Amino acid sequence: MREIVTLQAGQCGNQIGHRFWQVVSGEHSIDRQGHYNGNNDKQLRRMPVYYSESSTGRFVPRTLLFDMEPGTLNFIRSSEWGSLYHPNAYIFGRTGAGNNWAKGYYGDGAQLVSAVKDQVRKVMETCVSPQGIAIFHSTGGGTGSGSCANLMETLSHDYPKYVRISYSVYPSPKVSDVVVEPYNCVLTQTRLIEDVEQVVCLDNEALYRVCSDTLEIMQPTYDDLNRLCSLIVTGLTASTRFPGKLNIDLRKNLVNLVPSTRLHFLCPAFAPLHTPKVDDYRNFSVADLTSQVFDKSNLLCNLDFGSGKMLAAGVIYRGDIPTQQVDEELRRIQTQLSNEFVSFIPRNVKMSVVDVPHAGFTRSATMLLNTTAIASMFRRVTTNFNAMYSKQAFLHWYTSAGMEDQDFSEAYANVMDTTEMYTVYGSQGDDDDAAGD
Ligand SMILES: Nc1nc2c(ncn2[C@@H]2O[C@H](COP(=O)(O)OP(=O)(O)OP(=O)(O)O)[C@@H](O)[C@H]2O)c(=O)[nH]1
Ligand SMILES: [Mg+2]
Repeated sequence: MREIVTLQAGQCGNQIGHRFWQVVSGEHSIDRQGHYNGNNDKQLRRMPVYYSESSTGRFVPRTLLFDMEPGTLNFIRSSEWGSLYHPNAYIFGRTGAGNNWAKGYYGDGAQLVSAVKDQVRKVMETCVSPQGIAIFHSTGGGTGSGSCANLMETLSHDYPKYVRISYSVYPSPKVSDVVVEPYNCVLTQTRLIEDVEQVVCLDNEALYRVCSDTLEIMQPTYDDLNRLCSLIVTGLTASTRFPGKLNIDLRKNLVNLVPSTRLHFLCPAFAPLHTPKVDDYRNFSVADLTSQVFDKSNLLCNLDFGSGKMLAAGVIYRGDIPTQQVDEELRRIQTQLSNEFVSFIPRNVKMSVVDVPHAGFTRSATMLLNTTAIASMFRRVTTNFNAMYSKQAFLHWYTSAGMEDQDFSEAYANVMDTTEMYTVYGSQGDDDDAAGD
């Protein structure tokens, strides 16, 4: 049944993943004990993609929650929704990686990854015809970065046939004051380039901006940022969770959005994004949703669009939405923004419509955009990386945990190469020779 196995790493990955399962369970009428309480066949038909069913009729998320320290997982396990997950789905160590990529990758981190890998194999064996693996993690923390990097290498070796997707949170000094995050992020980014096929970039800097500017939240908390993350993930997964004529699987999605293997870093957007005050007074038309989802302020990556071009986009509409109207609106927006799209990819906006509405919305749209402007987000990190690395600052924490100086320079070079590739696509995108890999 084209199953997708989900993995949640570290504090950030588990908080976002846990929120995702709560919303998804609500949308499929599954209660906290995993029992189905609905009467809608649409909720049930694709349930096996995300849940396995026990012999007692209990739906169990196909997910593993892991962390080098027990705190976050104990919190989730003792929460109201904690017994939704299989008891063996919780995998944790004794002490965290302390924001050190090397500790997440080597030593105790490597042991944790080995335990996760065994469990992944067991979950995979319960699947009839798996289509992919999805990972929630942050690129700034030690477990989310180092252990995930190790795991991604392993998974791409063990499961090359299945689509590997990550929901990756990028660090922002507005949200976290850990100085070594640029190191962790660049070291992880190189594995995201090599071992993952589609990265949905959730930029804490943009999540914070949307919370404070658009949603008018005075001092956004992680909970506020995670609500946005969960809107994105539940929106993007809707077409794999519910039946629909135009719905596409993970592989087809990749084919449409990724023109070149390395250029698989996608920026998400969601509409409508408003304060609850405004929501109550409006009925969002397809035109409103389309304009909003393409509005730069709705993107959940902070990007500098200076020379950037859009390569491709996929929009998933949810609710009672006629596909003909969607076609018309997407044609309109492509004409309106024609200068911002590369011209060498014809028909570069794809859509699907899921008539089951998003929890809490009548109509909504979630977009994944492949834009060369993502290079500006990478530069934000590599510039900070370089500033510290040129002074060899904080390197001893990493070398004493098993890393070589060379690992840093290689990761940096790899990330810079990919950044440059985006820049070339953006600035000379319409020249024939830029379209090669
Ligand atoms: N959006 C969001 N970001 C988070 C959350 N928790 C942590 N972060 C960000 O993630 C990075 C830190 O990673 P964590 O997930 O806390 O670290 P970890 O993976 O548990 O790794 P260690 O604690 O070092 O073992 C920082 O950039 C934080 O700002 C969260 O709940 N939501
Ligand atoms: Mg942690």
